[in-house]
Formats: sequence, structure tokens, C-alpha cells
Amino acid sequence: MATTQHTSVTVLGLGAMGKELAAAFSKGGHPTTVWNRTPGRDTELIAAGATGAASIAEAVEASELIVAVLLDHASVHETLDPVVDRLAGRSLVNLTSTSPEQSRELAAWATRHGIEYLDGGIMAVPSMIGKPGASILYSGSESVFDNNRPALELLAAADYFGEDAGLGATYDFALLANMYLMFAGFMHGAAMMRSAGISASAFAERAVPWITAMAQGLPEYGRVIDSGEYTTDVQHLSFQKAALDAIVQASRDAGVALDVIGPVKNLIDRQVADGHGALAFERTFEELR
Ligand code: FVH
Repeated sequence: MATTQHTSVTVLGLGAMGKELAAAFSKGGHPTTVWNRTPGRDTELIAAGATGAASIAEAVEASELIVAVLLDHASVHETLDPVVDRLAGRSLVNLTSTSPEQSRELAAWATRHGIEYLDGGIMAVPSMIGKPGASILYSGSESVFDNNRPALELLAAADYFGEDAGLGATYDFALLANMYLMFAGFMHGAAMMRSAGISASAFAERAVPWITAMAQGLPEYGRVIDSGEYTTDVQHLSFQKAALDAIVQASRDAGVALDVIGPVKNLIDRQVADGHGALAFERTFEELR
């Protein structure tokens, strides 16, 4: 049965993200208890209606739903191991960034101790919490997700990917990898443009519509990869190799380092050397996985 929207919530960790999450629960009408390793970070939250816990034990015992927003996997264990018996029978939502294997380890640890565990990857920066555009990718205990969905939706759009506690983190890290490579590509392009006396701001004006238009092709890339059928009549890997060779040469001429574009060229070169030159760019997926 779904709980009311006023489930009691404890937020562990009042860094930049934890503070925003606690404020969102509190504003949403949930009795909210907060705890942080280093004292003094709860002042504003308490003034706004939250309850400060004097100890981790008090924090855990205060609520049905415990939300951990700590630095990393090690800090989750460091914080929760000493109170594992008090956590038994409660629901734990871990929004700390952990790798998929670390999320699975935490889920197994929780199960051994009678704790219901839901893992989440936050796709937002703190200022986006509670606003459109923020999302959190959950996996692990379906009942924790279903029973607390209204509370979780106060933070961000909530998506659930199944009982494998590592799957939300896999989505999280895959999306972040995609994001970092996109930003690194922008840095490379901006460095090329700077060599021609054009500002990064002017380049950004061109880059946004271009990247937006190119991103529309991703569903077709996905379809081709999933089919495993890489034959193509257009823009095969040998064609892409010629383009990358030219871009790398232009980058060298402009004095731009090859740290970002070089590995892309190497990837395509290897595909062509291995006899896949007539196949589509999507064939590179097979080289990576
Ligand atoms: N901030 C962001 O933009 C990103 C967005 C995507 C998700 N991340 C992840 O969220 C986790 C928390 O991030 P944060 O921004 O709140 O991080 P900090 O402001 O650095 O606060 C860290 C809190 O963790 C506490 N802490 C650190 N080590 C320990 C420990 N060994 N035991 C107990 N608590 C610990 C720290 O406490 P203190 O230093 O004040 O005592 C802060 O409360 C994180 O996984 C991001 O990757 C945020």
C-alpha cells in the first residue's frame, strides 16, 4: 500500500546536494530529520522546519525512510555500518554516486541486514532539485520505490529500472560518460576556433544547434547497433577515416592538442585496419563493448 505524502524522512549528508533534497522533503510536508558528520550544516534547514539529529543513531531512528546523500561508497559504509541494526526494517534510498558494482554490494549488504534498499543516480545539479529537468534514475527494491514515489517525486522526476540495484547507476554513469565526451568535444572545437581568433562564446552559438541536430540521429544509431547489421551505402568507416585524418591534421596545424580527438581517430583507424572500412560508423560499438 502506498504511504501518504507525509512519510517521515531522514536525510544523511548535508553537502550541496543533501541540503537541497532535505529542503524539498521538508517543503513538501514531510517530517524531515537531518544529520551531517560535521556539525553546523543544518542551521538553515532547522530554521525552515527540519529537525536536527544529534547523532547518526538518532537520525536513523527518527524516520521510516532514510535517504543517504554522502560523498562516495566508502562514506556510506562508514556512516551506516555502526547503525546497521537500527536500520533493519526501514527503507534506505541511497542517492550517493556509486558505481554499479558498489550499488549491488550495498544492496546485498542491506538485504543481509533486513534493510529494504533502493539505489538512485541523480541526473541534476543541486539548483535543479524540485524543478523541471531534474531526474533521478532508481533501481533496487520496487516496493520502496512504489511506496515512496510521491515523496521521491518532490526531488525530481523519478524513473525505476527494476530490481538490479546496479542498473540505475549504470544508466547514470553511461549518461555522464556521454556528457563528458560531449563537453570535451566542445573544448576541442573551441580551441580550434580560438586559433582562428574566434571566441568560445561565438563558437557555442554554432555548437548548440549543431549538436542538437546531430543528437536527433541517436535513435537510428541505437536501432542499427541493436540490429547488429552494419552494412551501409553512405559514410562508411573509410569515409569517416578520411574526415578524421583531415580534422586531426587541421587540429595539429592549429596547435591544438589531440587528447580528445586522437582516440576517436585511433578507434576508426583500427576498424579500417581490421577490415571493417565498408561498414557504418556504428560498427565502432563492437570495438568498445
Ligand atoms: N553536486 C552535484 O552536482 C552532484 C550531482 C549528481 C550527484 N552527485 C552526488 O551526490 C553526492 C553528494 O554530493 P554533494 O554535492 O552533496 O557533495 P558535497 O557537497 O561534497 O558533500 C558531501 C557530503 O558527504 C559527507 N561525507 C563525506 N565523507 C564522509 C564520511 N566519511 N562520513 C560521513 N559523511 C561524509 C560530507 O560531510 P562533511 O564533510 O560535511 O562532514 C557532506 O555532507 C555525491 O555522491 C555526488 O557524487 C552530486
